[in-house]
Amino acid sequence: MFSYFLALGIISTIQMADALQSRSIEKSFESIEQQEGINARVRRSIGRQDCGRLDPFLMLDEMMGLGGNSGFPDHPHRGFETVTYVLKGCLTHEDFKGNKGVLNEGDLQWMTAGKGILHSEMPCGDGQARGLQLWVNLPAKYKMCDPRYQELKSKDIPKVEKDGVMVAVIAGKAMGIESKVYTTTPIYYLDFKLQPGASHFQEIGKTWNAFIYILDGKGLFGNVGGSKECSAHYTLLFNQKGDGIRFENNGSEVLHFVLVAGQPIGESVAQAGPFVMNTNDELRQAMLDFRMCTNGFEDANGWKSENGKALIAKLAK
Ligand code: FJE
Ligand code: FE
Repeated sequence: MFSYFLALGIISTIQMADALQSRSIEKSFESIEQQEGINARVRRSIGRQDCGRLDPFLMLDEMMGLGGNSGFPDHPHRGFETVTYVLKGCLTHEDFKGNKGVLNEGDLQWMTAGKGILHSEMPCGDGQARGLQLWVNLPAKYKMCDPRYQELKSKDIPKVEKDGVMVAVIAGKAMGIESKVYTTTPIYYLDFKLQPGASHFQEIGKTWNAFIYILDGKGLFGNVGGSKECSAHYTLLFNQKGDGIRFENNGSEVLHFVLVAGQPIGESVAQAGPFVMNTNDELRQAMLDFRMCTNGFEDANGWKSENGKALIAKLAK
């Protein structure tokens, strides 16, 4: 009888250890600053030439040192979502339907461009801004949906701290808390901060693609014994072998990173900058619609953002 329970105990212990199997890093690379928009600098994580997309994610940019005469004046989007998260400073936005707003530190805008958005994104005043913009693809049947916004103030983003691990749940769930953001495809977007010495295991769906982009500090990622040390500005791509990802802060400063994971859409992708469709024909139609102000771009006719005009006036001086 005793050995029976002992055996059961050992089996369940093995199963528990098994359940905490971490995925391993398949590839890691550093993002160096590049020019984007007007006088803006970004570090591009996924979506670079040499890395490509990671279905359902198209791009992740860390914007930094915005301010002064910089920003992303009037530009269109179709067929996907942009998720803008401000880490420092503040960002204003304006769109062709009259939507306007300010994103302050910790605020989030989840914009479903659907069939079309024309907008501008600018830092406020002369302040320096730091943030992230993630591009999430939409499945074919939602690419031409009506545009919509989900705006979350910092206080609306659930956060929890335990044993030196702090998480802000932008999308999905972690450490017992859940985001109210609606995502078309199931997605986790988690902002982690670990104190020196802290460690955590984050579960992720078996079939999901996942990556980490490190903002500050350094840490160990992967199974104990088989982990790899990585530091700020590195993107980590993970294999699919495991139920999640284990990480640990082995440095002396705070380790700050975002973990992004999602269920792949599995459709063909045809992209031309801010238009992301399934086929080249749809892409041609998107560019035509933008030029002709049709099929969702009606309000683009003659529209110019106020902050875009202000930037152009400042640059002309
Ligand atoms: C861009 C199309 C775009 N990274 N990070 C083409 F949509 C953009 C663009 C951005 C952007 C905006 C913010 Cl707020 C943050 C970003 C690209 O708006 F730069 C190009 N070249
Ligand atoms: Fe944009």
